[in-house]
Amino acid sequence: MSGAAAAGLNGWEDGLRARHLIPLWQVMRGMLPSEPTPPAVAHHWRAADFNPDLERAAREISAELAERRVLLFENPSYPGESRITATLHAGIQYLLPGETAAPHRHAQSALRFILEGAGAYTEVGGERFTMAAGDLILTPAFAWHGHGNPGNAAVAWLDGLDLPIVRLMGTTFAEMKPPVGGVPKTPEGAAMARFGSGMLPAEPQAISVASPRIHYPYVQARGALAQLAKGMPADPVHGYRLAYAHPQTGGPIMPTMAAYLQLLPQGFAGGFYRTTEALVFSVAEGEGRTTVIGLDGAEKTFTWSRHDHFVIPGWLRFRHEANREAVVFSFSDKPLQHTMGLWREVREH
Ligand code: 1HN
Repeated sequence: MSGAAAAGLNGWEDGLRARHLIPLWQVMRGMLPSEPTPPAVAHHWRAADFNPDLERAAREISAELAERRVLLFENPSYPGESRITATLHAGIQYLLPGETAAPHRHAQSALRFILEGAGAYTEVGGERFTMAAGDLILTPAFAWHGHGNPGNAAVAWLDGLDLPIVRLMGTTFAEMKPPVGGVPKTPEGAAMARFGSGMLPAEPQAISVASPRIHYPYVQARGALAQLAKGMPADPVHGYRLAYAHPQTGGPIMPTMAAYLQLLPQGFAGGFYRTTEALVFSVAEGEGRTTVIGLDGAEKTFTWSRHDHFVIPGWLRFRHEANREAVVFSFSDKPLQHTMGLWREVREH
């Protein structure tokens, strides 16, 4: 092609752009890589590093002023975007004795994994759920929720939200003030009695998109893992791993987020694994390390202990090892991927 013709073509293409028309043939290859190339990176936040910052935030920022006293985990690949992966938001919330965080509600779904402290509560849809370390407590989309700590020790928990997904869809709604007269109350224990015993209300119930059980106490989940570890074979990748389940469907706890608790026995050396779901990990007990291979082939090893957090974006190879028996909580964006027919995994051992 002559230079003049090329220039003419370029001129036409530039003109198209000015009229907000894009030639697909110039951009299609970039849209269709042969496999996922996550822009997020694997990253490790050590509790020993961020704990002093939580203490300082507690000294300098009142929970009332902050509304939510949270240090959020920002993926280094997404500066300024308040996200830990393309789809998920995560942070540590800290509440001192006597503090409360006022009720509000929003389109985003949240889950809370309690790290430390007991006796605080979160109120979800007018029912109070008392926290103990290792518990999982859900806040479904649009449920009113606030927190309080009437106990005498500080409490800290991991917040996981589907914020980036809701942002992508442009469906964010929030109400920062409860209705006049407050949120109608339900007695503490009602959700557990109806949905948490392995039985269900006998009369027909609407099936809510998020688990109506709301609360998954650690004693129960941890007890189940201890029992499995006594005699059942471990999975070569995950050790002993259970998924928190929606009692009415048996599926994931929320439409956008799944959560797991896994026990890695002392000396566990897992096989390499990759999955499309992005995973955020919170170490509840023990010590170990996780090796992740980046898109560039570079290997990172996270040597972790209690209350450390780390993120593994989808499709990066990783493996877990444990020096001492370890229990690790994690949450991911698997349910949405599954609904779309996109979820995949590969075990490489
Ligand atoms: C939120 O409502 C809570 O209610 C925690 O505890 C973290 C992060 C972003 C947006 C809303 C909470 C949040 C949040």
